Amino acid sequence: MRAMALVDGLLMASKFRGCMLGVLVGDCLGFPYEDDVKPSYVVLQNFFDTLESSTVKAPRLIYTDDTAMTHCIAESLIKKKEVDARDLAKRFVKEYLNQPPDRGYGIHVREVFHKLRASKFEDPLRPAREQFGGSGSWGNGGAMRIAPIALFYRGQGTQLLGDMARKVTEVTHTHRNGINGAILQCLAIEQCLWLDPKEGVKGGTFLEELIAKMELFEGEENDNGLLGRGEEAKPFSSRLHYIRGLLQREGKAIDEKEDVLMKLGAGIAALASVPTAIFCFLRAHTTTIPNIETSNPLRRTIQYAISLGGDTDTIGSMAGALSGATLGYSDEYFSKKMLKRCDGVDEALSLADELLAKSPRTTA
Ligand code: AR6
Ligand code: MG
Repeated sequence: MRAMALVDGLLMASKFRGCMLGVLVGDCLGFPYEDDVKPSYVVLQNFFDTLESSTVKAPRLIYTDDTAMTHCIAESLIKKKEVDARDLAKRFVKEYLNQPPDRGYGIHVREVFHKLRASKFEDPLRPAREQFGGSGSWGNGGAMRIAPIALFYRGQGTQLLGDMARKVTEVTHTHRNGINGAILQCLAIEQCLWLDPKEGVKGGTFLEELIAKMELFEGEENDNGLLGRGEEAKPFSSRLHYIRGLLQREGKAIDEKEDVLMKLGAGIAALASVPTAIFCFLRAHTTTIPNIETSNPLRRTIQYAISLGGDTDTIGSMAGALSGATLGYSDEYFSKKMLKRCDGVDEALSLADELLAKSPRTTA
């Protein structure tokens, strides 16, 4: 409680901004490397150095569906002051139809948008439920956009956070892994909001707390007999246990990356990306990483996430959200030169401020 009181003042405003910018920057910087087969250390080091230099001409970076949908959720919460599935569905579809630029939406989520529009949003949850023969999507599209829920409902209890994360996710993703991935990312971001940036992150403690919370949601499924035959019982919690082991390993070697890719993954499935993003954040905030030359933990987090290859924009964005929610917003972490290259910075900042002003903990 003492830690909460200390953080919940001016620092919280900075953390809201840091989190929303973390989503944006991870997304913008990761996008050029999406599906690249593990970009080399040298290429990435140069890319980040160039973005932070004012003398070298660098490309303008656009954000993708991760940021676009995150902003839709923030706008909806600000307007409605609660989770409103129909309002959200309308905003997602309107934003999707706003393309170009091509924001790289998942192939199947586009189908949901078209059905929502054709049905005039009559039942905003039906199209998602019908996906993949009724099993729903297990993509990371729910997790990638969850930050505003963690910010808005901070300090309102684990159950409420999880329930709200589920509600916004179900508009497009109804598979248990799609939903639980969003719940996990939401719980992890909220936890970051209460960390004192000066104290740094303690990986073991952070994970213990997160595992205890996540087991509440994954345990419920076992108790209620919701698991299909052959389905892993608590897949997210078990990956968090694995991460704890990785962080404790002696002589953190370069070949750790192979284990990360094999055991955690770096793909579009929520299960193969949310634990990975959490690992990137914890690794980068607790040690230096070979071949990543920077003293900035936010840059280290995003650079490491992108170095894994695969779904680089989304894993970069999710890891960036965690790092930004921990550190807050300052030039030291988000250099002005780098922000100037990214689209959507002003929007992210003003949404962060409005979310804080309208959130129940602030208005209570
Ligand atoms: N059965 C088989 N394949 C599935 C299933 C399932 N139940 N669920 C998902 N897939 P989608 P997203 C596969 O379209 O989660 C973008 O780059 C299927 O191949 O719901 O919103 C975003 O930025 C499907 O097309 O999208 C994210 O990084 C794919 O997973 C990423 O894509 C994605 O599911 C996922 O976005
Ligand atoms: Mg993406």
